Amino acid sequence: MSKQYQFKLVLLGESAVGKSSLVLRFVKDQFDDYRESTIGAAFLTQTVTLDDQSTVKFEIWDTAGQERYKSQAPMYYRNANCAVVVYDITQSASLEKARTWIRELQRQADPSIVIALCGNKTDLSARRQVTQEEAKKYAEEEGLMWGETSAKSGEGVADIFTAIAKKLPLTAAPPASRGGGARGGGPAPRSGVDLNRQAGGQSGHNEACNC
Ligand SMILES: Nc1nc2c(ncn2[C@@H]2O[C@H](COP(=O)(O)OP(=O)(O)OP(=O)(O)O)[C@@H](O)[C@H]2O)c(=O)[nH]1
Ligand SMILES: [Mg+2]
Repeated sequence: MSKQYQFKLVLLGESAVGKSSLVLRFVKDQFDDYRESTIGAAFLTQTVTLDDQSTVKFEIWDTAGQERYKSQAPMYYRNANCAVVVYDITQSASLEKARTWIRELQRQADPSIVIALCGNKTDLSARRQVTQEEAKKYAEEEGLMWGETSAKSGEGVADIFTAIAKKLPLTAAPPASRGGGARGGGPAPRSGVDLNRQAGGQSGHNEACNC
């Protein structure tokens, strides 16, 4: 029987780096050239099947990158098991912003949080400002996962989420009494929730809302 786990993932990064587009590609395999900037945050889910037949359900909080929403971010990363911090490879200032988010996560998020640094828009590599070497070196120094993606072409998108799923500890399921999942305001489990321990655990499909 396959094992099912559930993790809370938060996306952070400067406005317009492509956070919502990455999620749209990952969850619906779609891309939109004219995406509206996110207001507040959006919640979506997607399930990944690992080689060993374990499935990982990501509960994804896609945060708004505009400065005026910055103070809301701790609500979303506070109980997160993993974070994807996104920059745009054609904008070096967006890597600086990503570094700021990473420092904040290192100080304020759970110490066991898995952080992936993600350079998006590789389809625009002719306009590249951030080299792979620079970003990779920084990620190695900070002990972060690192990858490049194009939400537009889809390149690397599934890979980065799958790599995170593989990196998350799939042991230590919390007691059944805490089995409400990582969503909402209450204390969330730090490790994967084994959905087989819950009534009505589900996998294999996704849901989306803009809230
Ligand atoms: N060429 C290209 N454009 C992209 C890519 N990803 C996103 N975009 C475009 O970049 C713009 C911003 O994308 P969003 O996904 O809305 O960015 P965001 O990070 O969610 O922005 P906020 O919600 O304001 O924080 C949109 O016009 C997208 O179509 C990509 O991989 N390649
Ligand atoms: Mg957005």
